[in-house]
Amino acid sequence: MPEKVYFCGSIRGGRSDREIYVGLIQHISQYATVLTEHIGDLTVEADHELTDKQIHDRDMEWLVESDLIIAEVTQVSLGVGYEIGRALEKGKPIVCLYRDEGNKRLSAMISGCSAIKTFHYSNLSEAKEILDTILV
Ligand code: 6K6
Repeated sequence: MPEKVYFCGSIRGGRSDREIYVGLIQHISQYATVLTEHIGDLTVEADHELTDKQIHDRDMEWLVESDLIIAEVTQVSLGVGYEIGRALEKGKPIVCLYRDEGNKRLSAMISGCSAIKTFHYSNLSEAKEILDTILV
C-alpha cells in the first residue's frame, strides 16, 4: 500500500471537475496521505502568498517524495500533463482516471503510454471502486 499519494487535477486548466477531485481525495485519504489536498480547494488562487515558482518547486518536492501518482485527466490541464511526464522520468508508478463523456478522447500520449495505468470510469462511485483495487 502506498504511504504518500500525489494527486493531480486541473487548476488553471479549468475547475469544472473540482467536486470529483474532492471526492477522490477524500477516498484516497482513507488509505494514504494525499500530499496535494489543495487540488480540491474551493478558491483556486487562494494560495496568494506563493509565487508560481514556489508552487512549482514545492510540488516537485512532493512528487519526488510520493510513492504513487494518481491523476484525474478528464479536464485537460498542461500542469497535470507536465506532472505526469516528470513522474514518468522519475520512475514513479502512475494511475490515470478518465471519465468517458461526449465525444472527447484522452490524449494518446497518456492512453498510449505502457508505463501508465489508465482506468476509464463513468461516475464517482465507480472511480472509488477502481481506487479500492489499486490502493489495497
Ligand atoms: C491554491 C489552491 C488551489 O490552487 C492553488 C495555487 N496553485 C497551485 N497550487 C498547487 N499546485 C498547483 C497549483 N497550480 C498548479 N498546480 C499543480 O499543477 C497541481 O499539482 C495540479 O495537479 C496541476 C494543475 O495544473 P494547471 O495547469 O491545471 O494549473
